[in-house]
Amino acid sequence: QEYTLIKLRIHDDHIPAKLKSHVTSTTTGVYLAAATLRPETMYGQTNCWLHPDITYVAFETCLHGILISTRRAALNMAYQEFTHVYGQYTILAEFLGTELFGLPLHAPLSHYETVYVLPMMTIKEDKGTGVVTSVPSDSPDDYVALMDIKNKVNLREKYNIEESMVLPYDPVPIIELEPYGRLAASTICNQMKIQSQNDGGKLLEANEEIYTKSFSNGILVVGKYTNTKVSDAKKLVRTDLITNGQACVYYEPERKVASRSN
Ligand code: ZZB
Repeated sequence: QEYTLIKLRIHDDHIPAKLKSHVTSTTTGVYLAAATLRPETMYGQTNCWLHPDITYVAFETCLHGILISTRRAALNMAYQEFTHVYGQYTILAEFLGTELFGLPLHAPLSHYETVYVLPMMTIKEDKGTGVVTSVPSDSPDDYVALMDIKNKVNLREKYNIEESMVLPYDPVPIIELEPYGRLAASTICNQMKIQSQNDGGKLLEANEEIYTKSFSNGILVVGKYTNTKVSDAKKLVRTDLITNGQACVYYEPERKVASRSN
């Protein structure tokens, strides 16, 4: 699986205390590394998701500053020449997701100047980097998780999330998709009566539907590639992000099937 890693930059004045001593005048930023298959949707980012109980590590890279991801993804990156020594990475600091909630980020291409780190319970530790960038206009998973945190005061209180990190953030219309309109994720979640992050089966179905339809029929309605088909815009936006140093390529190794050695 070939992902695009989006570099979500932690505001320089909010670098976590544990990491501060490692940031020098030559450090080119501290980033949450979000793995996505939809680089053309980055205009619609409203926040970043981490899992409260997953451990994330910060490590130094050659070209991309200090990155934060799961351990597993850090090791994969070390084998993809992100680090100084092939196959090795040095942990500068470790965090539980909960320790990073509420951090302000700069997300490349986003309509919003600053977006915040928020909790998502359905993040898988063994997929991508464990860091997910949220596009609630076009991802049903993101839409329901954002509605959860907007609607549930107790959820915000539990994780110390302020209203100002959530309430001003609404899905941004970025892709026209017949017959769903410009906010495909909310349309399909309402049609299918999906209520929360825990509606697993229905959510999977909704994601599948939007993902395939968007690729074949979606048209971008924002940014430099306005009026371009999603299938064409994907490569163009990705190349721009990589050229500008705001993203990089990340490969997910094939998952091993039960071994049959004998
Ligand atoms: C932005 C985005 C915008 C995404 C969209 C999807 C959609 P796949 O096909 O199963 O590999 N993701 C990445 N890592 C994780 C994780 N560890 N746990 C849970 N979700 C994760 O799915 C890849 C997508 O799943 C990624 O692309 C990421 O969300 C999320 F409009 O990034 B995406 C209809 C989907 N739309």
